[in-house]
Amino acid sequence: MEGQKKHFNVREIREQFPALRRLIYGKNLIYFDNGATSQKPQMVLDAINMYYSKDNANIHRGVHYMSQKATTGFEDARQIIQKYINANKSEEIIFTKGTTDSINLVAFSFGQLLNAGDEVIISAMEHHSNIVPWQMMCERRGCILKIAPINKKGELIMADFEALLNSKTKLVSITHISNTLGTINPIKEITQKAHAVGAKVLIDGAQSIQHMKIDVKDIDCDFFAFSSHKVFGPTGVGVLYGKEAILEKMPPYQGGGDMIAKVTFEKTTYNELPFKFEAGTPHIAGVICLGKAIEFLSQFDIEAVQKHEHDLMEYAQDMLSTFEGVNIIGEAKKKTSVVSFTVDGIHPFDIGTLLDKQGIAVRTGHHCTQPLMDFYKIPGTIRASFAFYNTKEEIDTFIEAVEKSINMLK
Ligand code: C6P
Repeated sequence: MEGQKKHFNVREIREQFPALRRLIYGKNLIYFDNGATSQKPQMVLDAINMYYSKDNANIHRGVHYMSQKATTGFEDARQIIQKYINANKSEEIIFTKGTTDSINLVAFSFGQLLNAGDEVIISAMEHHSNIVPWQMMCERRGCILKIAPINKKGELIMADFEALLNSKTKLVSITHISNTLGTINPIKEITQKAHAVGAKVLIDGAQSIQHMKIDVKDIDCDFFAFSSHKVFGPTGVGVLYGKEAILEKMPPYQGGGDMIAKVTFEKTTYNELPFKFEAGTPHIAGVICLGKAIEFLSQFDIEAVQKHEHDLMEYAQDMLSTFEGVNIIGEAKKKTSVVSFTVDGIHPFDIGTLLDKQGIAVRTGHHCTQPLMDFYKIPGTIRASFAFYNTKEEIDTFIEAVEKSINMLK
């Protein structure tokens, strides 16, 4: 993975994604719904096919050849991810169903260590996956959920966040990049401030893992959650990184096979990390292919990827801003990859439907951030979210299509 990186060439990258070659209603697909899920490169598709056609077996259980091979592939993927995010040990990488599952794991398990009156802080720009598990946990444990406010540009108000911190704060759970606004939060600074009052920090990395270098040691966060499907891997699998010392203290999330050391009817003892948190047969193919997806992404200089995506975002935003009645939602100084907008007098769904008919996939609606929609007093937005395989030419076509749609709906 280390060493010479491939020169960033968007044409060559696109060739590796078969889905990008398909036609929608006879038009070339323009896929701008990468915030929802990314397309998959041939290398990942081949690995899925290879696993199920040749290597399919359960892991950690069999002495036979195929089980050993599947186990090796699965554990190799853990190491690939450990290295990619610069975790100390592979034991700190727990495979889950995705970001949502990773956050629920922490909310349930870390939540067991909290007491009535303890406080958890999230922000006003969180995805429902980083709101509801904490509401449920607070209800169970008698804890208090506090919301760090944002300004109209969609930036966290750091002074207000700091004012919420106190000795009762036990956890701060915050998104790295907002899926709706594209805001990049200052997670290193947030982590430092939270640690200063003794709180732990969870970073929701669902929208950052595919766009920027993640170094959990440098961030110094206690937990980092992400989904495979947003980083060019399969759906149904994800990662929770946790610092070993904290994971050791946390009770298991679910009971079942693989997470035990010894079971008797009187008492069960639990397996060591990371298996303590991986009950039951996992998504073996998913994990192996997530490893492949990370290997695929690792071929490229992530800073070149980030720059390309940032340029696309700025280009689209600048063009959209020139249209009368178009409002950009989310104008943080530090943002990336996402342009959300509304159009006066037109429902986002109507624009989304007309764009679809022109072969352009965007997401419309509340993007699982209803409190954020309430904050802006809007029903939803039209969201174009970019990946490194998107191009300026696609944005030109998109802009023309938006203009045409607005004219038709006016
Ligand atoms: N956001 C979007 O279109 P899952 O569903 O578990 O893979 O990821 C949940 C999640 C958590 N946090 C953030 C910041 C997210 O963006 C998402 C998923 C998708 O914006 C689907 S709602």
